Amino acid sequence: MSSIIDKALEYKMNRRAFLKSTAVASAALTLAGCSNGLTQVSKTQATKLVEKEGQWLSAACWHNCGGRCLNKAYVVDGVVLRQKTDDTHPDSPDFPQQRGCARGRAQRKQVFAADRLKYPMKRKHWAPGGGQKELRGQDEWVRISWDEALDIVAGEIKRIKEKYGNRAIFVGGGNEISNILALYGGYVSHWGTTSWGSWRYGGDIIGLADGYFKFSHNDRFDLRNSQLIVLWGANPGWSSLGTPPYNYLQAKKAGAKFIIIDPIYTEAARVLGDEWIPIQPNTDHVMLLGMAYTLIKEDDPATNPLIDWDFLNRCTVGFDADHMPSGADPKENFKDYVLGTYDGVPKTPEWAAAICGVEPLKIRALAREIATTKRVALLTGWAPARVHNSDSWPQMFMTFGCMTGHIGQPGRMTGVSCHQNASNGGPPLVTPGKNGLPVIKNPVSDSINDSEMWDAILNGKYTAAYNDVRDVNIQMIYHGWGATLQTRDGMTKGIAAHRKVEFVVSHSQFLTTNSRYADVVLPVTTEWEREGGLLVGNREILIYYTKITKPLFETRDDQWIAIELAKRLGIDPAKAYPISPKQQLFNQLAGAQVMKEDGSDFEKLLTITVADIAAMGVQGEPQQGRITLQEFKEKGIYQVPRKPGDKLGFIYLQDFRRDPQAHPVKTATGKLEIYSQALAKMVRDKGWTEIKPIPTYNPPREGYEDTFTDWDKKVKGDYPLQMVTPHYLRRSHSVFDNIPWLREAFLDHVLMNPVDAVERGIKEGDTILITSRHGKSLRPVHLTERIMPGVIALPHGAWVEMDEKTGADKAGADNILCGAIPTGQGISGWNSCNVQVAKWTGSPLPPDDKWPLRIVF
Ligand SMILES: Nc1nc2c(c(=O)[nH]1)N[C@H]1C(S)=C(S)[C@@H](COP(=O)(O)OP(=O)(O)OC[C@H]3O[C@@H](n4cnc5c(=O)[nH]c(N)nc54)[C@H](O)[C@@H]3O)O[C@H]1N2
Ligand SMILES: Nc1nc2c(c(=O)[nH]1)N[C@H]1C(S)=C(S)[C@@H](COP(=O)(O)OP(=O)(O)OC[C@H]3O[C@@H](n4cnc5c(=O)[nH]c(N)nc54)[C@H](O)[C@@H]3O)O[C@H]1N2
Ligand code: SF4
Ligand SMILES: [Mo]
Repeated sequence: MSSIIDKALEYKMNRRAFLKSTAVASAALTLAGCSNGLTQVSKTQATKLVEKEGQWLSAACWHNCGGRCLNKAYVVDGVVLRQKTDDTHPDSPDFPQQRGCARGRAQRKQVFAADRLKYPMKRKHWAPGGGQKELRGQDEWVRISWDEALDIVAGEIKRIKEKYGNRAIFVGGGNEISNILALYGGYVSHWGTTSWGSWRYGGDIIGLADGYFKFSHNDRFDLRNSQLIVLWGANPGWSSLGTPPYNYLQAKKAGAKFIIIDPIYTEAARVLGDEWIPIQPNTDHVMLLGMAYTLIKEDDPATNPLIDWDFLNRCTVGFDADHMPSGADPKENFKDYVLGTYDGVPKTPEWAAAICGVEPLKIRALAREIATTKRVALLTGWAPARVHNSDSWPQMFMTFGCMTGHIGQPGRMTGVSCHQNASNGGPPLVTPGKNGLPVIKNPVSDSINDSEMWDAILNGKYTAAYNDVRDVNIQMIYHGWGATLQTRDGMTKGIAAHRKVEFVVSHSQFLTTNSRYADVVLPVTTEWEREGGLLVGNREILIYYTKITKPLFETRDDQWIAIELAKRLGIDPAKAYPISPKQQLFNQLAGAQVMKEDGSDFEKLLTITVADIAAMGVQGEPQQGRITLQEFKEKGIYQVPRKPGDKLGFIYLQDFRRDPQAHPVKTATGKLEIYSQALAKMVRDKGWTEIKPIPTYNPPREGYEDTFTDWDKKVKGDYPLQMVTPHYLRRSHSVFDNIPWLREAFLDHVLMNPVDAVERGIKEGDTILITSRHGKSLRPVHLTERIMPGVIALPHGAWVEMDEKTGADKAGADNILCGAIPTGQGISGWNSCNVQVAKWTGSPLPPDDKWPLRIVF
């Protein structure tokens, strides 16, 4: 017995010594806050720091990562020694801690990374007008001063405007620079359906989504009332980190059965799933048509009630000839389309099975199970909507929800559950105030769809609307934020476009893809080096993060850059920035609101005193609120107390369902539109393809059908596999891809079924060459039955690493493979891409964590 105690004590001692030594090691690497930033400190200095008392500060985790968590940094004399996550209160399912994921916990490895950009720089062979433009992406970098950098950028903006006009300036991203360019006569912008695919505009127009993603499902407590939860193309285990997987787990503990419909046996399927239904990507619509057919054929209100006629009668238009909106052709109803009355193609489960790969028996069984279970949550992510030609998909999903009546009641919901709102629908209960900056309008109206922007730069034309193709002559690309070259489809063309124009400039923290292909790169701070700010997350939290360190090296923030450029362009910066960053922060704090306990109205969140205002050095009035500013700052978070049965719950469309006349949805008919002329018109107006007002199936470009050259004889073509690009644990899109810890923890391999590998002579771990109609990329492969045959999954967001000799990217950059194909409402079809895979015969790729970092200076 005593020896066990001795061993335990010894273990504890060793662990303490170990922790101390790792703290010393990490301090030695991450001393910040000296006058010019990151410096190596000696072991002695580091040991001294570890002995000192530090402070836990709330540190931003600000990425578009699908979650939002509390992140704290332990800072001693400006040095971050360690990090932790939410421990502001004990964890419980009803009042969960907002715990961070591995990426957030590695945040200091990003802020203090060796590959942070330190100084402004220009491309060696740049000259006004571009110089050797073809060297973009391969040239050497020359360190320059801020004055020189700003003079070059302002000089090129002026020159290009004078020579070609404002329509020659294209902004890839960045509010700050957009403001200044708008004041300078404007710029061409771009737009897309990014995250939301066909939910971007489609969900609102048919009445299902209010604000296209936020409010189409019930809140987390109500989820526990569902008996069956269908996760249709959604994997919270990878893409909604933070509380959503925990919330789903509570629903499971409360007795819900989970069915996962996904080409991958996901983490969500592994942890939550009672059943996994693998489905051919891009064919979900077809499966739902087969399910709708089953219900229409088998429903008998007297003996076998499967369809919720009461809901259809009262709350929808377009289901059958008897429920058409005025002016519509009665033949163009959904039921007759499903039965094939006029087109001669009944959408039977057998018809569906041939396309989606799910057995007819299963299609029928699932339809019946959803229809006969009292309380069902039909939840989807956006992934099945990020598919070319998927404009009718949200309407199809809604239609099945309407047929089964799983809308607007406890435990019953149909809609999107994704990103940081996943599993917890409803309007936010706590919100930040406005920062008080003016909104500046861009005088140039040209905006190019993401799927056409690189083509437009290369060929000088873009589609503005139906029958409206316009000329455009872009000569400057300004990346003031974002990772546009990396994250938009058709990157091969994107690189060519970057090599064509006269000037490319990029603000960034690392030598990201945008910056690599630029002429001038301006190094920017991270949120850890700024004034602090507020972050929203799930509906119950508001995070207040503070400044952790002084700006590292010569980095500056985007607002400072915008102001300095404005001065050089002869614009009064006060027009865009009349108040300081501190005042902007104060305004957000003072305006923060929280829902009252009785759910009746908002009240002020913060009590702010005269002394607080004086300490911040800002203008403002003292105010009374729920908590003090000091408490908010110390905790770093305000989390609305919740318990089951409180007044803050949310059941989407509850009032509408009860009385659709008194509480109409925002459609022309006030009802959910299974027939929507407005949807068809919106799609037509965009100018590429057309759809019907009812949810007919439109096979996508580069979907399953396009893997065949002869569909009837089932002859496969040159690109016989489908590729999906799921959002992955290592990264938040492209962010964090350079962090060695994360590279090591989350391998960036392609998932492939052994059946497909054997056919190609591919073994586990082999380097494979993936080829699409648009580009080539290399990656190691992981063979697993967790992905269905015929499909591969390439994790989204790896920084392109082009081998100019072979023309193949070595990093597995998804958008080298995904093509820019404009369809419908301008959808980026990132999950519709046909590929071929072969064993790579060149030298195998070393593991990513062994790759050199992009350290320029
Ligand atoms: N193939 C494929 N492509 C996709 C997707 C997919 O599923 N498949 N998903 C799409 C989706 S859903 C989205 S939302 C988009 C995301 O597209 P992006 O928003 O372009 O992607 P991020 O990688 O998040 O880019 C953020 C960039 O801003 C930088 N940054 C962060 N803070 C600052 C700052 O303060 N100042 C400046 N100047 N820069 C800063 C980061 O370093 C990073 O380079 O990607 C899309 N692309
Ligand atoms: N770790 C991590 N999390 C993130 C992000 C990130 O970059 N990294 N990005 C965040 C952002 S901005 C967004 S928009 C969200 C996106 O979140 P989602 O829209 O949910 O997208 P994904 O995570 O790409 O895919 C979810 C699942 O859909 C499946 N899927 C793909 N295509 C189809 C299909 O055609 N049919 C069916 N049934 N399933 C399909 C994939 O296999 C995957 O398991 O993620 C957020 N969360
Ligand atoms: S989920 Fe997002 S906010 Fe939370 S720790 Fe991870 S990266 Fe940070
Ligand atoms: Mo997104």
